[in-house]
Amino acid sequence: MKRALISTYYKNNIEKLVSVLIENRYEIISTGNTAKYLESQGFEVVKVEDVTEFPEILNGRVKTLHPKIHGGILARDIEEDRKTLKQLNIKKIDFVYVNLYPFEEKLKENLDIKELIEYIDIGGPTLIRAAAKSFENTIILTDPEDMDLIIKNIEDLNYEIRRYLAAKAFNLTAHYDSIISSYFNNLLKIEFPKYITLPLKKKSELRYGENPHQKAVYYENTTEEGFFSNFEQLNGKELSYNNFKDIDVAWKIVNEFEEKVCCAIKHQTPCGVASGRDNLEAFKRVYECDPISIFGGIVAFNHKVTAETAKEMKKIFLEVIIAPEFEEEAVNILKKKKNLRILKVKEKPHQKFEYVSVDGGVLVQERDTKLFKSLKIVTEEPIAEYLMEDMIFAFKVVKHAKSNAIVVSKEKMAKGIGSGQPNRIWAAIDALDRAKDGVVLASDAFFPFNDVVKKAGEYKIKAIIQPGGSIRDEDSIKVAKELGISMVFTNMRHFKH
Ligand code: 93A
Repeated sequence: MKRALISTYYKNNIEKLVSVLIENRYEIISTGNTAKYLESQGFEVVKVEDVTEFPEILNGRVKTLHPKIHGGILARDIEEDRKTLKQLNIKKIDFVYVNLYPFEEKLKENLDIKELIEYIDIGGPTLIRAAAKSFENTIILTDPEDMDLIIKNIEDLNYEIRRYLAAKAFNLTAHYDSIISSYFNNLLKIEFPKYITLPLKKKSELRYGENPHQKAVYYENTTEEGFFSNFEQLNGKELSYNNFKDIDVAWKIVNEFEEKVCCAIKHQTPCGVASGRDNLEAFKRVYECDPISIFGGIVAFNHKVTAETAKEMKKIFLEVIIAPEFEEEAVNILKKKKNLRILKVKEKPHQKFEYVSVDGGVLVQERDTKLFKSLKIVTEEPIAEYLMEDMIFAFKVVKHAKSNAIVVSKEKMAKGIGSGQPNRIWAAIDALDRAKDGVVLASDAFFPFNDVVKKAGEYKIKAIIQPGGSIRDEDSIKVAKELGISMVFTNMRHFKH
């Protein structure tokens, strides 16, 4: 006779497995409430307490933590262990099925620490880890999705299956502990713990990664909310790997602004950002920023999309449209394009830290949520209010463009965006040349030379906003004064590499 230990928090869906086990001559051993449940379903069950000859104590905190249980699980199939089991009257346990106290679910209920810690399962993970270590002798089932595999192969649960189930088991306990660890780190505001144990769970298999020959998967943080954990897709194909990255940037950009804005993204960098009195105007101005690059791009709004804008957008090929709200008619119009992904995003970005992998490690940094430290006019004062507003608009855009980045703007419309250049002057030439008639120029980092200011003068730029902080700041200020350009220092750099 073989023995199966069943100890589950959620009792539903165990009947079929238990029936199959009993049919295959397993004796069922269970913890208090699982035993009660199985008995109520008409199964014959041996209580753990009867195996250990010790009561469950401390209100259930100690149920299965006993040598008669763990000896039965951890014993190897060797003479020495068989002898020990016999001497101590311990019976071998051949099968373990556990599902754990729902710490993760309870975490979402905002319980206080005293209540919450009662959902930290100790005995369950111990059973799982013991059985997984002893996988050659004890089968460990943790994922209900593997039940069919067990049932199908009950007569020959071979080495491969056992090892696979052990891998699943350790994967689960690692995740379980990562949730608890994150909870404590957050509670104590430990931002950079010794070990990172992010509770990430496979959410979707992506068709491919950055390119079709690269496999990719999306993992979701199960304990921290982000806008990706709470959006509604109203139309279109599944999100692709590149969509995720572009949407992330697009949504972060539009959320920089209080006023109504629209932005278009290509390859994680903005190719148009503009405000508008209404939805249609914001979109039309974005389109005007760069009518070529927007093709196949991602368009985001921080406000409701109207039917008339939908009609305009329908004319061009877009990958994704993101907004907090859509008029019903707008969705109907856009839905005519069956591949077009329409995303109703419900929340602002939450993310506190960013993770970037390098070969052999991961870099972690705080997300760039600030804009400037101070606004210091370093040329003649004062600067007209409208120019000041336009500069702040441009600085918000340049913050999200890849370095080196220069944005030239007019009336809160990014008319030229130069980005991703290894040299600031090239980014400036690019932005100025595209903008033609821009009024303000924003730079993501300081000017090492006065060349950008000189160039700006050629294009009749009236005001420049930049972090400042170069040893040659005075050179740039001097040229700006000579050319009658106003200049403002923000004292905050926004590199984006
Ligand atoms: O409180 S525990 O950490 N102590 C234990 O010894 C123990 N053994 C199993 N929790 C323990 N379990 C867990 O109890 C299992 O992981 C399962 O979730 C639950 C089943 O208990 P019951 O059958 O009484 O509902």
